[in-house]
Amino acid sequence: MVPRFPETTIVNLDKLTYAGNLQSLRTIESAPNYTFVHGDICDLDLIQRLFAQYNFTTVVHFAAESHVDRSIHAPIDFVKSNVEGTVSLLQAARAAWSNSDQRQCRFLHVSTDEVFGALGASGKFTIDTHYAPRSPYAASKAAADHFVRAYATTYDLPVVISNCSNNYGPYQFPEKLIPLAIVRALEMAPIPVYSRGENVRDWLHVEDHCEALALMLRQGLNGETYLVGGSGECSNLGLLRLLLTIVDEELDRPAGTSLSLITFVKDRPGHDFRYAIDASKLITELGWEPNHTLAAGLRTTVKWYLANRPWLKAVMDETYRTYLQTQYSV
Ligand code: TDX
Repeated sequence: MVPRFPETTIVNLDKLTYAGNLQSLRTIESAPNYTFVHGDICDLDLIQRLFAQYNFTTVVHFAAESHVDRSIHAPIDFVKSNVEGTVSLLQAARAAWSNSDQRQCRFLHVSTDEVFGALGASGKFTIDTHYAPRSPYAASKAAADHFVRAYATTYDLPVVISNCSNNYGPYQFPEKLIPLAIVRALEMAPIPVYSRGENVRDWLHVEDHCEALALMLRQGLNGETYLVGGSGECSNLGLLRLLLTIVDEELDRPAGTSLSLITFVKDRPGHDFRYAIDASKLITELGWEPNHTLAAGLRTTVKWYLANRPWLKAVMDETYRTYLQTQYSV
């Protein structure tokens, strides 16, 4: 694969917890400007050694525990990774960049729309919306965002914050709604839908999110926050109707086969009703526009999962963990 930023050295630091999967990195692992480091963002010594070794000028902070349901069962894991891990990265960046021209550096913090809480039937989150997180996951991301802004204010750390809506696309771990539904449809197993499936999410293809982040890296203004969303608002039931119709078409199944698997289950505690993003600042100031409509993005996503059954099988039977264990003793 041709590296996207050939002039840049990219170091990918990942702890390889349950959702980490080196098989997802196959297409870039032999790129000459790419290095993988197995490690924990909470390990400040390690981060400082990496800063000393590579002289990083940019940090793109994607690392997070990100699944709301898991945060309900294990909130402390989320405080550890999302809050302590963020502060550890901030601290290392601050120390490394304090004697350099900080204007050449950038700490891009990748956050979520969930920090704003839940919307009713109308309205959108804007950059002026107050923080009102409602799940342990959202609270941990909100705390991380506050730390990033505190480092910008107190230490002049050059930061940009991105708050994005629900992502979907290839390689997504099948705990999130879209890959979970595809896997269950393939297995002809029940597809759990919380409550009546009326909750609304604003779906964005992961490549459109990455294009937005690349723009923020190159052109985003220091200290600014940009909201990213695809105007892909859909109720969960509406989304699944669209998705499962595509699954049936791609598998040459009779229409409605996969839809019949939908099973309404008990609601998620504190389930946010609706998210919607006003991305106008990103569009007008940085010229971003999403390239995937929801219908087209869902079709390419279904095709990807169908074409990558070995990847999916390794995730489902957990053999990808065995591979990690031989490589990294995780
Ligand atoms: O089995 C399910 N049944 C169901 O009805 C699952 C897993 C989800 N849902 C519902 C809950 C949500 O309303 O589908 C919707 C989407 O759920 P998730 O895929 O778990 O995403 P969500 O809770 O909306 O959070 C996501 O968007 C913001 C990501 O997980 C976060 O990491 C991101 O920050």
